[in-house]
Amino acid sequence: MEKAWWKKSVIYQIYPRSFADSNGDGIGDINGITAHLDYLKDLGVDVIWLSPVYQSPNDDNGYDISDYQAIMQEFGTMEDFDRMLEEMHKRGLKLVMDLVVNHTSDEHRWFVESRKSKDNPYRDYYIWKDPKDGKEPNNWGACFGGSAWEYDEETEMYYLHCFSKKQPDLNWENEKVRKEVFDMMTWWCEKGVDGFRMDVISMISKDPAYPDGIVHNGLYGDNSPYVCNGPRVHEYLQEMNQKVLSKFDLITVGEAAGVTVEEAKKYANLDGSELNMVFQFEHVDAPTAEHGKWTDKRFELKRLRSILNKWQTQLEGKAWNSLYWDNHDQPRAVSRFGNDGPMYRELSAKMLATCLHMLKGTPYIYQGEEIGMTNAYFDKMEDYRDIESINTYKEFTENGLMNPEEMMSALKAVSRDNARTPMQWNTSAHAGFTTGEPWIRVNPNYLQINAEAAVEDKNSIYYYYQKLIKLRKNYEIIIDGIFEGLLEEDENIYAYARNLGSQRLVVACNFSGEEVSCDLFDRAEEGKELISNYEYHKDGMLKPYEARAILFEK
Ligand code: TEU
Ligand code: CA
Repeated sequence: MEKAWWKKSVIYQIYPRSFADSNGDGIGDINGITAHLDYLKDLGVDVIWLSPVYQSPNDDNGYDISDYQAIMQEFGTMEDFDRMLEEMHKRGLKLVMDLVVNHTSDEHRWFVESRKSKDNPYRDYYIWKDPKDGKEPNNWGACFGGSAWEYDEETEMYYLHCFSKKQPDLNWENEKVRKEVFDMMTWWCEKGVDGFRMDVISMISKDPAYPDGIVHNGLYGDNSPYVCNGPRVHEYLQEMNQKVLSKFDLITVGEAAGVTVEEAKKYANLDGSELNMVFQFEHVDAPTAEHGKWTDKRFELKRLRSILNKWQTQLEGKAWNSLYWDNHDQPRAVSRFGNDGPMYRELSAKMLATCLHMLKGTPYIYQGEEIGMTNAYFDKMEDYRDIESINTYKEFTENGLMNPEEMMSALKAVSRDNARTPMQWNTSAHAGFTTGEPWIRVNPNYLQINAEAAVEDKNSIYYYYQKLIKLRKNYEIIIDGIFEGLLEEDENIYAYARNLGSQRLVVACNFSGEEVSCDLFDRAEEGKELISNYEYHKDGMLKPYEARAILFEK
């Protein structure tokens, strides 16, 4: 196996709860995935990142694990999993598991034991602190609302949970915890999985002082400087690499909340001592919004370009980039960065795909992105299912941080529910996702936007992604070309070149719905057009949402 096969791979993320339901209970499952592997094989992806399928009470839809070596009942059995893995491998598809080891579920046996008494052997598997002046040990807020500390009457101490109170943080300073995690990872590798996406892996080492955080919104302190990229995080990952990762041919990607370029050079260094790559968040985090991500403000191309160009140029020769527009935590790409109206949805989705897939790094496709699925824009709270959406709405409106209208507008723009509506397969009831009642409403635009229609339409977004994936296999410059930013002051166009030896690949993407002037392709006839979302072009111009990639010999 080529050493850096993961540099040439395209990875498709499946959120199993919303992908395909095979038994009519309205919840996606493993057999539903197995039934759709040919659709993914035909798309041309190489690797599937599967969001958690382990046993879980689903407080955070599987990101709260109660048994790392058992399959969630709603998703099926271990036999179903083994069959899915076998069917993936038969098709040359690799499987990346979602490793959630910053925290477990509070129903994990380790935590059930840990909370029993202060001298329980599992006590130090988690982070317990005495009250301070009769209150929480510090002012940290939890990601899903409330304090990051939950008081436990039994032992009269608080435990830390950076996410929901049913997601207690593991204590990675305890070498027994590290050994448990490494043994579990080895067990999955010996079953034949091909890698891990590591959930909030940048958070496994906390600042031992647990200092108060800055209070931005009048409620709780911001803990990110004290829980992200902590003092021992690289030591832990190097140990993980030595004890597990280096023993198998894997692809690893760390979801690194709060990661900077400098930190990424350590997490994703080219000497292979930690991980292959990280997900950074700068391009999907809201600009300095007063309420974090909760804004309906549109992105600005200038800021997006400066972030993407920074990561492309500063990791060059030092570390490897992941490339993504969306995932199960983000709004739909075409709604956030493109134009999801009927006139420009397909064009802008293809433009975004070109923009991302011609960059240097490993591209990720989130389920439904390949057919241009859009935000759901739910405007009633009873349609929301995500703990983050529901808790934030309650906390912000009850504390007067945002009024219900502002909060609803922000939810419609950026809630995680937007990405979690069922995959739209065809025009039958519930978009062919289930024969039962779906756990979350299907986006009513499934009649126009569905996989069956996409596969029948040779000009669909699906086939455009298929072509981009094929290009990555056939042009070394897309993998190894050095990035060079172009038109860096342009209000509408994001353009760049990739340089490799005598070749220069020029890419330009019009992020606007207007026709704009662009001279990058004045000598287009001297080059070879690799891909464009328009068949005909206008000299010196880019049409609305036009994307073009042309290969020139210097
Ligand atoms: O997300 C981690 C993370 O940074 C989230 O706070 C993310 O930024 C937020 O959801 C965006 O609004 C990971 C998983 O991807 C997410 O689904 C889980 O809820 C979270 O960790 C806890 O496991
Ligand atoms: Ca099901």
